[in-house]
Order: sequence, then C-alpha cells, then structure tokens
Amino acid sequence: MATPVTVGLRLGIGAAPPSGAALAIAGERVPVQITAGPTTLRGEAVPGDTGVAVEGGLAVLLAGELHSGPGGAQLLLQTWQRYGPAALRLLQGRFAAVVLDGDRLTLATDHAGSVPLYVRAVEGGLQVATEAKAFAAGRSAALPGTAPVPGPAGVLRVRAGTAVTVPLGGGPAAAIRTWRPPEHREALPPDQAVTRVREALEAAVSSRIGDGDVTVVLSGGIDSSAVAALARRHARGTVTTVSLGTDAGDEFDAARLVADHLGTRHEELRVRSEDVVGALAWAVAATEIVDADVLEYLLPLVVLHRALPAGPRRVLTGYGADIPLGGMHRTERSLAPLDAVIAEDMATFDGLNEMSPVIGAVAGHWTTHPYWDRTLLDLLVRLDPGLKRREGIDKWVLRRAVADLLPEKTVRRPKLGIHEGSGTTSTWTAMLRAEGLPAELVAAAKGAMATAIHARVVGLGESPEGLDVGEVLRGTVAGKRLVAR
Ligand code: IOT
Ligand code: MG
Repeated sequence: MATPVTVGLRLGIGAAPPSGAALAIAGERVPVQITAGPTTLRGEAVPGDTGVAVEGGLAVLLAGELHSGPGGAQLLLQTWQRYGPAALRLLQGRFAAVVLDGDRLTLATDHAGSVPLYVRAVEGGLQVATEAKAFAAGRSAALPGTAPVPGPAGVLRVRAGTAVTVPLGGGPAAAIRTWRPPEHREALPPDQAVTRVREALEAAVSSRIGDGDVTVVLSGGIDSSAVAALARRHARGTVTTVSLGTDAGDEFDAARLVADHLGTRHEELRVRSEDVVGALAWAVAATEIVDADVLEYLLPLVVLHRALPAGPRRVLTGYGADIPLGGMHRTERSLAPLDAVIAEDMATFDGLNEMSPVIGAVAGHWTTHPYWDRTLLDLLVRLDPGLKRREGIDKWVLRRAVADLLPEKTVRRPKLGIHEGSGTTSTWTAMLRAEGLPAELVAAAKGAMATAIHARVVGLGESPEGLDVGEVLRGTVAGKRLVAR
C-alpha cells in the first residue's frame, strides 16, 4: 500500500516520456495513455488512482491534492471547464498539474511551487516529470514561466505560482502568475490578528488531515505543537506524534510535554547523528537541490520519514512557519530588518524545494505543511511585523493564537532549529574537521559535497542507496580546491 495521493508524474506529450532515471518516490507505477484529438499523452502516475481525470478533449493529471474541495483531478477538470486556466488562480492546494485542453498543454504549480514540476521542450512536443532526474542529459527550447535547474540535466522548472501554456501545434508559449507573495503589510488590531491567524491555521490543518489517521512530526516548538494540537482537535482517526533525536541532541522532553498534554500516540526515534549526515544522498535525491543550509534542515526530516515504522502515513509538519513570521531571525529586535528578511525569504524560496513531497514519498509517505496553506501564508506574510515580534517575543501572533491549546511552557519556548536540535550541523562540521579541514572551509565543503552528490543522483541518475557519503566527504576534503565563503 502507498499514500492515496498521486505524488509523481512522468509524461511525454507528442513526444516520448523522459528517458532518464526512475522517480525516487516509492509506490506503484500506474500507466497513463490519453489521446485528445491529434495529441497522445503517455507515461506514468505514481502511485494512486486519484491523479487522472478525462472528459472529451480535456485531460487533467494531478500530482498532489487540492484543498478547495474533494475530488482531486476531477475537481480541477470541472473547475477548468468553467474558468479555463483561471481555475489555477481559484483552486488552492499542494499540487503540480498537467492539463491537456485540445491542442494546448498547460503545466502548473501551486502558489508555493510545493510540488516541483520539470519540463523539456523537444521536437514535436514536451516531456514532463515531477523529478528532474527523470530526464536523460539533453537540452530544452526556452519556455516562459520556467527557470533552469542546477546541474547537468538541462531541464526547466515551472516557477512557483505559475501556469505555462504551450500550443502543441506551434506558436508562442505563454505563462501567467497564479499567486505572488504579498509585498504590502497590514496593521490589524492585535486581538483581531490573533483571531484571524487561529481561524486560518485551524482551517489549514483541518483541510489537510484527511479522514483517517494522521502523524505530526513534533519538535515541541510552537510551530509543530500548534499543528499537533489542531490535528488532535479535528482528526477523525488517531493522531500520532513523532520526535527524532540523535546521540548529538534531541528535543524529546519538549515534545513529550506536548504529546502528554494533547493525548497523542507518541513515538521517539533515536538514530546516530553520523547516519543523519550519511542520508545526504537521499536528501539530495529527494529535493534535487545543492543548497547545503537548506539540506541541513531537511536531512533530519528525510531520516525521520525513512525510519517511520508501518507506513504509509499522512504526515503534517510545522515546516515553513518561520519564513513568513521571521522565526529564523528570532534575535532580531528591530522591525525594519525583521520585515526585510521576511520579504527576502518570500522572494527567494522558489526552487529550494524544501516542501517537496518527495522528501516523505521516498519512504511512501504523504507530507503536507499547513503554514504554507495559501490563505494562511498570505495572511502571515501581510501581518505588520510588530505583530510578529511583540513584547520582546518572537512569533508573538502565532503563540497567542494557540495559547489555549498548549502548555504555557510550550507557548513560551524559544525556537531551536531542527538542524540544531538534532545536532546535524555540528556533526557534519565535526566529520569534516576530523578529516583535517580548516574551520573556514567547512561551509564551502558542505556545498561542494551537495553539488558532487547532485551531479550523481540527479545528473547521472545514480541511486542514493549505494552512494557512500563518507567517501564523497573524504574526496571533497582531499581533492577539491575549496574557497572560504
Ligand atoms: P524547524 O522549524 O526546527 O523544523 C521544521 C519542522 O520540522 C518542525 O515544525 C517540525 O514539524 C519538524 N521537526 C523539527 N525538529 C524535529 C524533531 N526533532 N523531531 C520531529 N520533527 C521535527 C528550518 C528549521 O529551523 O526547522 N525551517 C524553517 C526555515 C526554512 C528556511 N527556508 C527559507 N528561508 N526558504 C521553517 O520555516 O520551518
Ligand atoms: Mg519551525
């Protein structure tokens, strides 16, 4: 069994499907073949049977899920029949979509680009996949609304909040934006802001919990504790909370306090910190990025999903709350620089793939991130920064919004990043230093390792299974000319 949500697509439209490596996601490959007029679309959807809807000359393929209502691909098809491409401005969810409407093909991401979608324009048609490694080395004609991906694949990525339409019979392709991060701010009365955040978070969690059991990855910080509390309140099935620790550190006491307070079924998983760093090939295979800072956040999550017993699960996280709330800048006391980093982070998230479903789907799980719900994110970004830092407290508005649901100690707990709590950053650094690398070259070495692994698992389609990260680490220290950054 696998997640009921279709997570991956690999398709050729008027062309052969991309011929590179297998998608990293686990699950049954369901063949897809649709003919609409002169165009044939074929390939695979992985896994699940919810991802395809066809009616006459209109075919919709959906990786992910919609939160505007039930029905997945069928809901998008019906909405498209009424609104055309504007359907993608109306519906919200966590998805990538492919829509064949007569001889026009549209490729779309959700507002956050949270399900990455890749394309190559080739002679006679298009190749599309939800992972870049699916493409063999090659080149693409330019397409609007896309950006090249790092590494040797020669593939384009559909930008976040974008729908790209390509007329298959020839003629210029066009792109529309379906969402943009707001750049203005609203100074709501504090009580009103607190109420609105609570309502939007409550709706974001409810629309993501499905109708069965749900798992929340819980650090015991305010972000994931709030999600766990609301999941407990709204879930129809059992709520399980899971906390990851290593020999280098854990947040087990903080997570346990929340789990006991809420009455969740709670699991603690402890792994070797060197094994967290050793999962780097999996993290790169899942995210297809080379940014070592972001990979440090994601490594523990990849390890956690792979270690979860008895899958598949629907997993909710608190990931992403820190971006619109400025949580990573918890020591910033002045509001102007706090808002500046929020604006900067909202302008630069696209392509980091930090919310890619592949991170959980390599182990067959469906992950979802309530803080990046479109309505909630839109609200959080827009809030006056004086509501994000207030009375000397970071993420003030969120803390107040869920204060009645959690232990007071949790509501007041200062943030500890996942890479800090799990010791991932310090262990990776120590492993490099143990090979004799000077401290000022550590950051560059981490980046070089990520790039080297990316070239193999994305560029060459090598499996992360057999890739020895320790060997890459030693090779990087011994062989590369690193420049301090
Ligand atoms: P952090 O906020 O600590 O963790 C993200 C989520 O991972 C948590 O909400 C929780 O659901 C889960 N998690 C963290 N630690 C554990 C643990 N020990 N056991 C189980 N689950 C855990 C970085 C960070 O500090 O993560 N994420 C930021 C910022 C991203 C920056 N990106 C950007 N600027 N584009 C975030 O917003 O979440
Ligand atoms: Mg957080």
